[in-house]
Amino acid sequence: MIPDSGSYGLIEGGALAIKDGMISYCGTADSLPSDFADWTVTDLGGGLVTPALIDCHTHVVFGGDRAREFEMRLEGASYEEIARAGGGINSTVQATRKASEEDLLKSALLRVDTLIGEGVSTLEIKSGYGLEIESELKILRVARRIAADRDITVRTSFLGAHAIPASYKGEAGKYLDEVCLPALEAAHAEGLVDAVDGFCEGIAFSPDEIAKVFDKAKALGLSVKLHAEQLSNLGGAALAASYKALSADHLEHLDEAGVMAMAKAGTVAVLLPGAFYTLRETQMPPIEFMRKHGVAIALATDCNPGTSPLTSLLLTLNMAATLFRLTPHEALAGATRNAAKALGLADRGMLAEGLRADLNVWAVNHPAELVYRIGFNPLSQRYFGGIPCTQ
Ligand code: DI6
Ligand code: FE
Repeated sequence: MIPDSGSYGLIEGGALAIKDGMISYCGTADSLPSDFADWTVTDLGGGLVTPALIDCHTHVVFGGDRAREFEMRLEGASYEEIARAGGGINSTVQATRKASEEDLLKSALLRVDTLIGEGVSTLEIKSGYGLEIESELKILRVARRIAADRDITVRTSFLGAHAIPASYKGEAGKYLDEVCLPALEAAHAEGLVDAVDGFCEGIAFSPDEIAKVFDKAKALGLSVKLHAEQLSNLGGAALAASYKALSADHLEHLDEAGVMAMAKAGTVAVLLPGAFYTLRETQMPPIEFMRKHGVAIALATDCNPGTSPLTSLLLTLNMAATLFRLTPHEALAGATRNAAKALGLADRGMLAEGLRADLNVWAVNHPAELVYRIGFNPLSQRYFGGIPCTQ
């Protein structure tokens, strides 16, 4: 079943009223109530107005880059050979540990500004390239500073269970006890954590190990989410659903039982076509089962130096349509209202009275253009909390 492309809820000749950063009217200009008659009017020139975009899964704060690794892969080296030669995720961990907070902020802002330039106003940022207590805290402090420096909302996820650092090779349990869980406690005490994430995979942490991290998250009153079923099916999404996770992400190897568990828990499926593309995966996420069981689908860049060096959410939408066959309507919902749901944010993601006035004005004739065009940025104005932005 392919859902029809829908009307996108389009309103021709629309008007929005904004007060105190919130939408107080959304409808046609003709039926605007007379109470708004003497309000200051801004003419948006006939542009298309949408909710601001939300990138609900990123790792934008990291040191160094992995361009040489990309070259090596094209020269024939495998991901594993590169990792054994000191590359891969551990090379990013080394570079991130060495970088100062200022350096990390500076390099992350270049990526964040590119996302903002396409109308992203809410951004999730994960830790997970520190893998030692102080370095995990450093990444999350940078994430908070990004929110202070730019007109955007940042939601942080603690991802101490991202990889087993070289110094704990073969000792995942010890790493969790000595580093990951104490780092989570320390980060939470400093107000740096909005949610807790993990990487459940053969090359990372088992479902039992992830459960340990989630138990700690729940004890601290934090929501959870999970990188699950990216390279194999370990039942991670069902585990996440059993903790009422906000989202399970990647999901290429998810089966129908996992989809049903997510549907029952209201867990959002976050699809990451940038990683699928970069790794040249062939196993598609089970979109038909998600549609059939009513699992909300969100989309995100997964911006990270290894598997998704992607800083365009618009290109992500195009990839989701071309690679995963999502409709443009589903793709746009995936970067707005379903992305808001994936972050547990009920105050944004749609144009509706009572929600935040985070808006984008686009120079396009039809919403599908935002998904269909490649390498084209038609953003003409961004509003954050009702205020026009210069960034
Ligand atoms: N899944 C991924 O694909 C990335 N992290 C994750 O949990 C890999 C990150 C990297 O290679 O640096
Ligand atoms: Fe990721």
